[in-house]
Amino acid sequence: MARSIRFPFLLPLFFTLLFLFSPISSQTPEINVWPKPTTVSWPVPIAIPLSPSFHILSPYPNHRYLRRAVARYSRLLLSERHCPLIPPTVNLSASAAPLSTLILSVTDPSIPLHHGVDESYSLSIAPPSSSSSTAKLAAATAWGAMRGLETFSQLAWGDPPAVAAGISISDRPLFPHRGLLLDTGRSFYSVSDLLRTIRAMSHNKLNVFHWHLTDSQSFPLLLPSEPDLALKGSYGPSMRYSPSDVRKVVHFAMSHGVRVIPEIDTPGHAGSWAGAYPEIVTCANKFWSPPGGKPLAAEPGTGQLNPLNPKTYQVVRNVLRDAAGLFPEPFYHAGADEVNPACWKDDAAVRDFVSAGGTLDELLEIFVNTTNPFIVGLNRTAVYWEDIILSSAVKVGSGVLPKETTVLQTWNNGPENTKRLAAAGYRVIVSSADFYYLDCGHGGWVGNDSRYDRQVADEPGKPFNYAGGNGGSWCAPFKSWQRVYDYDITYGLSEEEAGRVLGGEVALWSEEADGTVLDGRLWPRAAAMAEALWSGNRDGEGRMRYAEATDRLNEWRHRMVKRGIGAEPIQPLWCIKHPG
Ligand code: CP6
Repeated sequence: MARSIRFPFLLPLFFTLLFLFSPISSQTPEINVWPKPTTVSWPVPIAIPLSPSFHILSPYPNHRYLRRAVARYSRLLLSERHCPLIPPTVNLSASAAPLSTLILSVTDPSIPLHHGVDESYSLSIAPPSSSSSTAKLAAATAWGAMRGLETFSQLAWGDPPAVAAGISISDRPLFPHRGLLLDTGRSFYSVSDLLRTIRAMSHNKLNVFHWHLTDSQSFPLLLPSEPDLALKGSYGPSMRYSPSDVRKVVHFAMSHGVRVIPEIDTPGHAGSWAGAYPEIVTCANKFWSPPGGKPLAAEPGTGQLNPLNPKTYQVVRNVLRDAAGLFPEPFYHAGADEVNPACWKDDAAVRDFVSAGGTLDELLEIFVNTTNPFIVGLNRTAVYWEDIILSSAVKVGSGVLPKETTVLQTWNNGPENTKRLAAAGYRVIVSSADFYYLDCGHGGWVGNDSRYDRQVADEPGKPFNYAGGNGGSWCAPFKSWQRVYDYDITYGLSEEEAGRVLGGEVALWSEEADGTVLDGRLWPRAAAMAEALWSGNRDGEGRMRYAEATDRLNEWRHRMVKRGIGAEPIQPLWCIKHPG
């Protein structure tokens, strides 16, 4: 279309006619935004050029985090040339004035990033006009503004870039907690892997990076008052996170509207603490064996902190104080999953305690009653895995953990355990292994339980039982993006119970993953949860939105790849009906 501004007065008439006669004017066309915004109004699907001098006008040029987001999206909009796989059924109005400015407004830019912060925004891009064209983005907080900037960036496509015009969007998330867990205890990830993951999260409007820092295999976090934990418990000098690494990750995350919740798993999954303090870890010798000795399996005996040793609390207290200094986030994850009775009973003092009539549940209560006040005293909400209350092995009694300062994270029996905890009055984060655990790889023993993969077929000639064992049950069926997308985290809950579900997290446990496969394991499956928790997974009639979501996700995966995220393909290019 030739560029013409000779008859500007005809433009309104032209668009009125287009509106009346356009075959798709009766329904809003699909827009390629992921996650899909809550409400979109785009009566006349049309696009206008993005001006080469496009800029974002922010009234807060000094905002510590927002200014970085504004600079980032300005650069992205001017440099990105996303050519859609399926050309949108949208005409380019080349005669209209190009979009030159996005005007940003924020009601209260001083509101900090915290759980439940207002992430709503409204975005409108004026219909084509012959003079100047602007867009407006309004949000209550800086964090909502960041969500809106992301949406805006996805409304631009083509080379030279064009942007949707005559569109208005008003958007807000269904769930406040939309997270991703990464386990840096089993495998070390470089800081740049972490930053790229956080950037990809913000593109998907995910807002919580759950950093499972340590586990039995390694303790990569260098803490100022307990440096030996990392010096003696990490995989090596190049596989540690220094305090400045942590500050870099936290600051980068804040600039992307992402909270960083640290998890230092205790009292179980703590074998690596024995590098520095063998005396406070039970069954540690099963892993931290002398040179030449052999650990039990690919995954060591988990190694647990000994609740009966006063030294344990001295170290834990230092660790918590340091962690609170490094991570300003008010939620702190204290782990408490998979406490193993045999590991504690490996210790003589524990055996004495038990033969004197004590129970292992009481031992856990001692640990929790001593350490939970440290956490609460640091002004933190303590997050624990569901096991702490629901475990069939070792658990604390109901009433031990205060509801106001405790959040529980479910991973077993998705809907049932979520219901049990919500019904008991706890706030819950859902990361059901059956739907949200993305860790299963293609090598070793089936799935997560590569930790036990020293096992071999016991009868010569008998086929290896890949579907059996613990591993098989976790890894089958495969967690396809559709399976992730489908999951309803409040299934079977009453309205009151559902109100206690803060949101969900996908998880990448790293027995079978490291930086070489990170992006493909996470994306686009994490994007599937991101949409389900942002705006839902169903259409207006309550049907799963597969057909529409598939094309849009494919498009989104393509754009993520262009943005430097190695997301896996979900279908061959062959599927796409190119017009020419
Ligand atoms: N590590 C820790 C793990 C798991 C958990 N905690 C885990 C358990 C089962 C599966 C995947 C991961 N590897 N610390 C459970 C929360 Cl299938």
